[in-house]
Amino acid sequence: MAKKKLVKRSWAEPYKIKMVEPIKMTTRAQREKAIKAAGYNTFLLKSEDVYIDLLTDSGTNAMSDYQWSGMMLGDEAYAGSKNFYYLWDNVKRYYGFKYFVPTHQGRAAEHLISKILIKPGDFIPGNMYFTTTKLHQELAGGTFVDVIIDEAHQPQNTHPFKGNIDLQKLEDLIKKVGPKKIPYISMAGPVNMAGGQPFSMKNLKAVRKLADKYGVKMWLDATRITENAYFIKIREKGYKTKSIAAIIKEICSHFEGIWVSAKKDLMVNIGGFLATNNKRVFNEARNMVVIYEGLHTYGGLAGRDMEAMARGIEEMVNYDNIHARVGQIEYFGHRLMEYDIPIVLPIGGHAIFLDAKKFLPHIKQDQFPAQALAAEIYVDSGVRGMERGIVSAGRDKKTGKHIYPNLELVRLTFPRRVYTQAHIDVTFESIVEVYDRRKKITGLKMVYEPKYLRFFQARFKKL
Ligand code: PLI
Repeated sequence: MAKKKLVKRSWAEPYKIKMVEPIKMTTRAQREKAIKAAGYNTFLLKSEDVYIDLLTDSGTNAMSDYQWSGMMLGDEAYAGSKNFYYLWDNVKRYYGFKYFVPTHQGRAAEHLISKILIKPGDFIPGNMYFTTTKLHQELAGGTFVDVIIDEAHQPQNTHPFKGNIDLQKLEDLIKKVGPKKIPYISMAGPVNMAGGQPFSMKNLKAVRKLADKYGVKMWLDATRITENAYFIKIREKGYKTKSIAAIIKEICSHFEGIWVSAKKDLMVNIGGFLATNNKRVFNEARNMVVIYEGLHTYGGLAGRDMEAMARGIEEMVNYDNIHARVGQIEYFGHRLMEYDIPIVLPIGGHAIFLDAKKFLPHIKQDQFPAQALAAEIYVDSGVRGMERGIVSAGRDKKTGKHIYPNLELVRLTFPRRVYTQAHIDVTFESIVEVYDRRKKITGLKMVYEPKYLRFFQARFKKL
């Protein structure tokens, strides 16, 4: 007889490690020097000075042996490579769109779509902003309008679908500016800035109904759509027995088109694309891609990159894979919750978001609490996260003043198939220690501010 009774059986990752990349351990003194030299901005740290890199899950994923072996089959022709046609076939098969244009990454697809669809003076409603998405919409002359449900702005609210659109807010905007001024509704799933929160199929169908009523098109940022599909499967009535692939197809069927950063779900290091059923948009995107990216059959990518993307699509829809991915984040979140560390709830799909306003209530928002917290965690353990608060939100286009988002967060994002449970434990312990001495943490002053996407390159000094 075993000494103790099992309470539950565990799950584990559906893969094993075949190759490793050593990471450097540093001392606290080295890290203090490094973060100061980086202007207290984790984006400006050298990666070799980072121990556990939770900056992003973008392009930082571990490819499988199936993807790596595909890299050797790169058809590096300037035009019409076979990898392009294989990728196009998989986009049709898994996302359900007829037409496809590759780009070097997600924001390049955002650039093309924004230029094609938006006229100066237009309004683009969306379920919370994403940094690059909003910037491209604004550079094309549009104004982004946040129509996400209020719950999404409340970190501790446990609504299961905080990525939902508020139908009233959306209809009010359509009535106010008129449907002709709305080139498309910009939906993302899950919503990165809200904490990796999904929308429900029910909400999507209702948004589609409203869009049809006014003749407005819908476009989807499908960058992490596998995670959204996973949450629909486990949280929404009627989807338990549906496959991830079937749910992704059903989601996409409501949109005129999608753009994707392949650096996330597709588990590659570079790549992006747009896909649509609208032939006019497709033709314009093909015209424009040759100006900004490369020929329409490679869009800034090598043939081998497209092969890895095509194979990544086949792997992303594997239930065990996405279950382990989200499971890792849930494990981390639950450990933090045991110690009452304030995080965004429910636990999202790609990251844990620390609530810096609750963590550091003594630091005013214009002294950048989330930025200061990300720097402090790095100094404690060499774990790198990123600010997702006032610095990321930028300035108001009209007034030039800081935008003060309700969410002032530090994001700790998990690359797919990269870190082990022991890495998570080390990270969790570091955060608990930082939390215990949180009162000693001070705010920051911004001393350099770039014009666009300031969070990437801004520099700070300790107050
Ligand atoms: O980094 P790109 O250009 O491949 O993709 C831009 C982009 C578009 N949409 C969404 C939802 C993103 O999350 C996104 C990039 N995200 C990054 C880099 C991140 O760290 O979350």
